[in-house]
Amino acid sequence: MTSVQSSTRLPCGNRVLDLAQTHVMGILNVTPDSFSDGGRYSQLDAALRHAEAMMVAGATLIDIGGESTRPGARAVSPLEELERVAPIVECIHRELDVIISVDTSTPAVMRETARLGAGLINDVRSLRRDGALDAAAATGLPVCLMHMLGEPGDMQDNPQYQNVTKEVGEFLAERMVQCASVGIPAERIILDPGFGFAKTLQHNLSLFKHMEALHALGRPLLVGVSRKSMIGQALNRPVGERLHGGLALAALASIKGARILRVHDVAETVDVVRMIAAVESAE
Ligand code: 8Y4
Repeated sequence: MTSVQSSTRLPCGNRVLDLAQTHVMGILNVTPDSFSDGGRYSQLDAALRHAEAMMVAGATLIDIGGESTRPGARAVSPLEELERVAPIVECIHRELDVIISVDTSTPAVMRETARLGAGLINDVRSLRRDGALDAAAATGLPVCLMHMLGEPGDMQDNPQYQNVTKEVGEFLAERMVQCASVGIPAERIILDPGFGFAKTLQHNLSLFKHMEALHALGRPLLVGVSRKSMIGQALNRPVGERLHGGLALAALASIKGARILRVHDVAETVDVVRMIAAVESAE
């Protein structure tokens, strides 16, 4: 049995992620305006304190992004994105024992943050930007490939699928082939269904229900549903009242075999994951 199982140890830069367990990835707030209130130092300090609190609460990964994926968000130049993200990556790498995930689609940001200590590339565009496949390959880091159709700005205009889970699986399989073509082996890939990206509520619910089908691709799954509108729509809750719905989805995702949960509410989600592990490890 163990002879046919792929390795559960995923090297992430100078750290290793043990994929036999479910991990919690904390989402770091990155304030967009460098000159708001206290200036650069206080922003860096706030980011470090937030990352540290999430690590103490049990996050093994911290996801750092400098470009908003919200529809209508202003485009950010590669230099601007790098100036937001690089100091935070450098500071967290120096100060904390945690794996840094960089939420980016930008080749230069992949290359530079890998040099500064990032351990994982989290690209919602699945390395489809010009130069992204080569940049990610050059870093040697693992990559999270996420399903999305179109761009964040237009992805919610009338998304259509015959069979959403099947089409998400086909998309991810195709991106794995593209990765292989530049020398990123399957062993370095994490897959993500992309909840909330180019999907209606019914698409999101069906994809969640049938998520296990994606295990056929042979790679660990990352799930990001924290505070998303699929919870808001299913429960009729504003963004500040989506914690309990999110924890229900975290528990379900963990039971369905997801290995990384990307969340805002780390302490609460870690309790969910630990409680499930306690039951599953009983006689
Ligand atoms: C409140 C706050 C409600 C933020 C929704 C949101 C994913 C991701 C995002 C995901 C991976 C988000 C960067 C959207 N979602 N990366 N990134 N998977 N791998 N919206 O699902 O959190 S941003």
